[in-house]
Amino acid sequence: MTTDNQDHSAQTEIYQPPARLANPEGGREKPWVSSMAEYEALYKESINEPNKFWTRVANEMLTWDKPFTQVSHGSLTDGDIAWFPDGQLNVSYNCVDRWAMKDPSRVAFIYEADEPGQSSKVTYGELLSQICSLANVLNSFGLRKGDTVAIYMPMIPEAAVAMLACARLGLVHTVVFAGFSSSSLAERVADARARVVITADEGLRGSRPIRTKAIVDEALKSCSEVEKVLVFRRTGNENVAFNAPRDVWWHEAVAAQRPYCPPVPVNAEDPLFLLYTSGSTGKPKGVVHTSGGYLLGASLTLKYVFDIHDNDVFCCTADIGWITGHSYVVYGPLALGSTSVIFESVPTYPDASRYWRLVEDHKITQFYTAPTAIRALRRHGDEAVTRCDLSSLRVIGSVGEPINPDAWTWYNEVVGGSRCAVVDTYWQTETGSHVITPLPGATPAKPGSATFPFFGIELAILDPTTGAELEGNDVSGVLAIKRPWPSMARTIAGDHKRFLETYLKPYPGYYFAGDGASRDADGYYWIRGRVDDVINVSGHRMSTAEVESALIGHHAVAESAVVGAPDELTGQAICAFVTLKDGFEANDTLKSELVKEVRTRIGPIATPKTLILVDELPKTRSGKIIRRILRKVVAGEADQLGDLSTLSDPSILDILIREVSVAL
Ligand code: 6R9
Repeated sequence: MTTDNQDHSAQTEIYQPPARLANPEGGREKPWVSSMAEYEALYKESINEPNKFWTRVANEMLTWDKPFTQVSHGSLTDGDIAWFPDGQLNVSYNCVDRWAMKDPSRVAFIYEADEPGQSSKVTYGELLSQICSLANVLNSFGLRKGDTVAIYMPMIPEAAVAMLACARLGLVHTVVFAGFSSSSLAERVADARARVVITADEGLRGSRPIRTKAIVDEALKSCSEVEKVLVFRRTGNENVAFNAPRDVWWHEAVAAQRPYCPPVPVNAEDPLFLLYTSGSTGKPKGVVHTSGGYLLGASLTLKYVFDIHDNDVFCCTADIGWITGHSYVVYGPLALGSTSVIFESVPTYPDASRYWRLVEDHKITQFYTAPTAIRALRRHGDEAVTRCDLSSLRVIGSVGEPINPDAWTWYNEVVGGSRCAVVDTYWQTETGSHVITPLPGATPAKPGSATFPFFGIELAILDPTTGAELEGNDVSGVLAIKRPWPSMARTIAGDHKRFLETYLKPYPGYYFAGDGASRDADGYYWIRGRVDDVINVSGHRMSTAEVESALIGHHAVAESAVVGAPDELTGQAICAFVTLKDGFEANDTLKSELVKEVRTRIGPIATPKTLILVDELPKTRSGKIIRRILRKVVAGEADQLGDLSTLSDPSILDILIREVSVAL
């Protein structure tokens, strides 16, 4: 567990919700929740009268084809959870038709293309036609309810169109982040048994092309079950390979289809998507989210946590390849009939004012990004921010990793001009939507704390060893959730046993989040970081085992051990220890070859920042690598190695510490 010796409790400065939210000017509405008393009343209702609470909000937020009569079913003990199990709805109808019917000219997406000045809008009316045409294309491929489609696309509106066209037919999508390599893509396509892949000729990020179609071609060499590849023309590069009849151009296929397609009602528990995420082992998990509960969680949290009202322009900078992009670029905003910004570029292209110019140009009212971006932009100085007019902003959010109080304060003062609420939202791919978060008009914030549970989330802090629940305040342990909530993942695709073993069995009766946490003297929650073999690099989850197996794939490598090292910019950085097979010489060329091996096998996000070639790894007498020692050494805590009685050869420690101090 990452330890943090700061005393966070009552001493921390408390920031009250900004007056500008409580006393809105210019005809703006008051926040949905304007005081802690209101939050507490709603929270209590969600916990004490869950059927009443969830029936009300599920009917307020969503339109059902067949109303549900039962709110929930199953338990964390049995792992058989279902929400609104006899209800039926269609997710794309809820996200698009409802608003297109009322006002087709309402803007659904503002697309900010890679090149500044090239933004465009997609209205709800246009979105509906595009989704329908594409759904008819997918139908013509012979896809039927329950089939899986893989999406490997840049951040363009068509990526959302692809997701929603799947939802319209009850198909299950699996979006793979377009920074993943061909072998990572192949692994996910095969595991999900996808029959169709939707991609683009190329993507563009910071003016650099990403060869998405070429990567798909490479991946599909090992996925014979894929029948069709639908290719959207993004850059128009003529050198992109095209293999008809497997490959089909998006623009040609949709031109042949009628722009209306009736939505297929699905059961609330039918899967909406799979999303692969890293776990403790090398094999990524296909987390399964359902249609009704997930959509309710995404839209309800967005409404309350970002205080979304009519005419707001919401911008979440996450890629649609991650859960944050699913819930807060696509499903949440559209289910509210709101306007969502799709940002294709990077925060520093063409310069460090890109985000802030985006806010100014589109009068963004809520902005949501990651601590790693905040820390990186802060390095470019305040002027890059203050030269832009950010007066439209009301709520600014953070997600993906703990935000250090300094970065929080800068975000609040320089970006928010001390006039906005800062929401530090804690959640996971598996939780589907926010679970611990402030509410902008209500919660007094403490920088670095995600504050209090969202409606319906009953938290517990457990003793990591005994599993006993630690009652009262001022306690630290592992974070757990005591009862099911609508947007929680239901299973891991094809491996329910792994789902049970990862989340529900470690502490029977609880959902185990994999994070350490404490509750301070005032009842605020502080997330301390992962307690498993998952590291968090720039808000991206990486499994140490995945990186290790990529390294071992190189012919020179005997063994490897990967740990997270503290990093000022990225939160954690990947630090790899490698031993070589006999006959291989440790040198810089080999080191860069090994780093390259990881990039090609997994993708650039898994690039080790440090790679140390060592003669031996610390091991137990039974031959297990003791990663705890490596973690302590790279964190500069070699004086706190703890119990070393199991270490088979203590003499390697001094050499190891010396090698690390040279490398870091
Ligand atoms: C949404 C998302 C989940 C892991 C999670 C935790 C870390 C996310 C955080 C945070 C502290 C926050 N995490 N938000 N830690 N404060 N506000 O990021 O999903 O990619 O599945 O990562 O990220 O460690 O367990 P995912």
